[in-house]
Amino acid sequence: MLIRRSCAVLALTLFAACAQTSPTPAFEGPLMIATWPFGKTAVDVGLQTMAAGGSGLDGVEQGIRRIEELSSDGTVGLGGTPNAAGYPQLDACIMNGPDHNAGSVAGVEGIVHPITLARRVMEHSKHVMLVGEGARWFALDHGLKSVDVSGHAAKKETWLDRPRDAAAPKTTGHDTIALLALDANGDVFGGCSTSGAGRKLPGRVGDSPILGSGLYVDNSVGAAGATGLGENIMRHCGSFQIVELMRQGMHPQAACEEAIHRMAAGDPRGYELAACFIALDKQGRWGAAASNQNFPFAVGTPDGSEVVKVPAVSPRPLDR
Ligand code: SD4
Repeated sequence: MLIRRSCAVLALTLFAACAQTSPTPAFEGPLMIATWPFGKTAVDVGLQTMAAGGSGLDGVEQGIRRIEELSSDGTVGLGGTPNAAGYPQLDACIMNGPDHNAGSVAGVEGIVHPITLARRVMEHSKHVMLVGEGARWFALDHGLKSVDVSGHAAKKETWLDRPRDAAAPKTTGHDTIALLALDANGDVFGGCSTSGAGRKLPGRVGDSPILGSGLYVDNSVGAAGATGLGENIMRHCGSFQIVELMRQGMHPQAACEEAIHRMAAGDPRGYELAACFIALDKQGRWGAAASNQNFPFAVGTPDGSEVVKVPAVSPRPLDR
């Protein structure tokens, strides 16, 4: 076991040096991977949760809850980037590999932990997705932590009369956590939570709560998650594509890159898609790729976690 874990740590280190060319040797879970440097906290909390006896799903939920709590960083959750009217509307989803179950919420206001709300939808309703007022009502009915959003109504009305940019707050940094897990049984789990693209119109829903776009889990293959400009990721079902490419035998790294190549090839925006992906497979291999920026993400095993960066995917040379 120790030798296997040492190999895993060595693999993480090697991958950090040459992420796009060196496939990681396969090893069994637990393994977690998350978007952005703040994802390291989610990975660490998730692995601790599993080490303490929690399931992979618990690991995903707890890891993301921590990032939602830390949203004072301007990342995810109620302290994340507000919409064009100046208040946050949150999106989240969660998927449980073993029974291919899923829960999702979109455009929810004033709920501190949308990832937990998504899990409640999955486990305590007959539905997969709830939005807006209905999602908030369900959250309150299930005792979830909330804050008063009564001031939002006035903001909504004044926003309608303004030019779009007049009300738009500044966008800083990135604001989506996607967190994927492979547990010690080889089962796969994933979650995603965001305050969404900065300056979004009230009511806009991004890729993050859309199964197959911001997140997809298939317990016989692996999982993928996304961050970036949701409009572009949604139009290409990015995470679903990556899982399907892995099903065909691709390494997660190659699958993430291939998804970006395919998206760019079929899109007038080309490599300016602002799409970033992470993925892991059932063999414990992982990868990440981004269309037009360096992309830092976090990966970890019980022996440690680290932030790794991949460069933007280079455009594929044209066939002559
Ligand atoms: C969205 N994908 O709502 C999210 C935003 C994001 O880094 O990931 N930003 O479009």
